Amino acid sequence: MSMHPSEPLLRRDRLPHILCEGCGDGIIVNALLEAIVELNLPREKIVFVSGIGCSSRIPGYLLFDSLHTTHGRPIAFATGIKLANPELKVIVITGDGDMASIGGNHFLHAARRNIDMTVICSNNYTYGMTGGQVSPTTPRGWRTTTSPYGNAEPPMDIARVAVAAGANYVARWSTASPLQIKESIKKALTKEGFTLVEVLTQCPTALGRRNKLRTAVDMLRWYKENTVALHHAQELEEQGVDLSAKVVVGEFVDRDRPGLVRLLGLVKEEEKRIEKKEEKLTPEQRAAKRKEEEERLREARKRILEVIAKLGSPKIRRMIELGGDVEKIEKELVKHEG
Ligand SMILES: Cc1ncc(C[n+]2csc(CCOP(=O)(O)OP(=O)(O)O)c2C)c(N)n1
Ligand code: SF4
Ligand SMILES: [Mg+2]
Repeated sequence: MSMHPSEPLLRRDRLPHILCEGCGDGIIVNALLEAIVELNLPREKIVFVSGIGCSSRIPGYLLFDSLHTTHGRPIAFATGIKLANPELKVIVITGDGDMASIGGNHFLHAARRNIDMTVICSNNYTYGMTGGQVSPTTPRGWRTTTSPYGNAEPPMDIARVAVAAGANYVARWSTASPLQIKESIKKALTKEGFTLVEVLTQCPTALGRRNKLRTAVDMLRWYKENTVALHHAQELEEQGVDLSAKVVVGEFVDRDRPGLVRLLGLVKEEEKRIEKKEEKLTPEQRAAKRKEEEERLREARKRILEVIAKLGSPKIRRMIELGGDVEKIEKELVKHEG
């Protein structure tokens, strides 16, 4: 069996994962990694930041630098990372509770400042990790542990709030449209400023089963039947069709306001810093530096292989103990996985 191109970006040593069977977060991981592979983004320039929740556990399974922070605060941590090192691509993975409830103010002001980061919000309409309480996005009438007779409150529209606050790019899709999710993540990752991809996703365990949507398939079908594409929604509304019970999906905004990093003049400073560093090096020093970096990467790969080998065969362990060639060990691992 051949390896999927995004598989080397997964941390197999962290398996088994905590997500339930049928959880929509798996679809988000797949779209996200495919987007990164297709954009050919360098791993060392990416940092993931997440809060607390099932969705916020995602970066822990990815072979990237990441920060698992506190509930509601990933955007605040991400702001610090971006301003301290504007060269990095900062990706926040958050949930509807994490982002719109406890983290609501961080979200509003990051979008208003148009700070350069990509936020992927797994909106499952509930607090999945803590057993399914009502969240700011729970639709009216839906039953949760804290709204057993049906939620009376009107929900927050995360995507439209982000547009109103000032984000450069905002899209919303459901997990029933994985290709659109991937394409939007690619766009979000290549734009300046605050970019958001909201993904309506299924939580059959804590929410679906309380609302006659017992399985992931039931929930995906619900999304297919109850979402309307933005351009259709506009046409239908003009014809007087009531869409209040539907969820609109699509690209809500795609604009080019300057991001906060540029507004603070950090882009120029960063460019100057890189130029200065490069200027000072002689061709020999540059070659030596490249060699050193290659050696560091080789060492890091070896360490990763050592961890992976614990899951592998005695033959692989022996090859690693004897300091065998990294490429040969990798080939053996692929063979072992069949
Ligand atoms: C300050 C604080 N308050 C409350 C909690 C409990 N808590 C953990 S996860 C969570 C909600 C997670 O919901 P969401 O962000 O939507 O993620 P999901 O699990 O649905 O993916 C809550 C309230 C906490 N960990 N810290
Ligand atoms: S409780 Fe819901 S959100 Fe959490 S892992 Fe299970 S299905 Fe996913
Ligand atoms: Mg949630």
